[in-house]
Parts: sequence; structure tokens; C-alpha cells
Amino acid sequence: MNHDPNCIFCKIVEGKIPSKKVYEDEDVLAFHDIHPWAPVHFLLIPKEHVTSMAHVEERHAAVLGRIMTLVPKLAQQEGCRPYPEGGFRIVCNTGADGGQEVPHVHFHVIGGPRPWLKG
Ligand code: DGP
Repeated sequence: MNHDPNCIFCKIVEGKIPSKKVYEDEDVLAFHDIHPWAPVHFLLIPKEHVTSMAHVEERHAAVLGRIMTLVPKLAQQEGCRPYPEGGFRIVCNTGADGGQEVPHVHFHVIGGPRPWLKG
């Protein structure tokens, strides 16, 4: 499993940087974003260091699928109302042009009562 000792999110996985955990299993960690954009805002990451979506390989399919299947359950757990009134966005910023700041692939789950984002 790849690991980058200089990566902020790898340090969160290791517990070297504290985080407010939402969910954890062997391969996945979810924690609150330090700068929330909305009433519900958490990040889902693979524990393995994968730099971005541009670095994803076939062998990551299982963990990425696992992350996607966790989204609705965790979104509701964190305060999103049920579908269809409730909802959320999944955002995965990738690379400089995609606005990615932390180079460890992560999925923002953003939601809660609107208004919180335009468009
Ligand atoms: P992005 O632009 O997609 O790379 O967003 C990275 C997000 O990570 C940003 O919304 C803030 C969050 N973040 C950065 N450093 C930390 C940290 O140390 N702890 C937590 N919980 N979130 C962080």
C-alpha cells in the first residue's frame, strides 16, 4: 500500500494530525473538512496514498467503489435529509486546473439545507 510521509491526508490516516472522523474501515477514512463550505461537508479518502483521480489505476476500483457506496449512508448520518428533498454533491477536484489543493485523492461530500452553493 503506497504511503507518503509528507502527505497531510496520510498523516491524518496515521493519526499524526487530528481529525473529526465520520467513518473508518481498513481501506477508507472519512472526516470533516477543516474549512466547510456547507452545513454538511466531509471528505472520503482511500487510506492508500493515491495522488489524484489522474493517478487512479485498475487496482483502485474496489476502494473507489466502496467510497461511492458509503456516500449516501454517511451523508444521511451527517445530517443530509433523505432523497428527494435532501441531497448532496460529490466533488473531486483534480490537478491544478481542477482546483486540487491536497495531493491525496479525496471526495468532498457537501450538503445540508440550502442555500449553501450557487448553481
Ligand atoms: P481540495 O481543494 O479538493 O484539494 O480540498 C482539500 C480540502 O482539504 C479543503 O477543503 C480543506 C481540507 N483540508 C486541508 N487540510 C486539512 C486538514 O489538516 N484537516 C482537515 N480535516 N481538512 C483539511
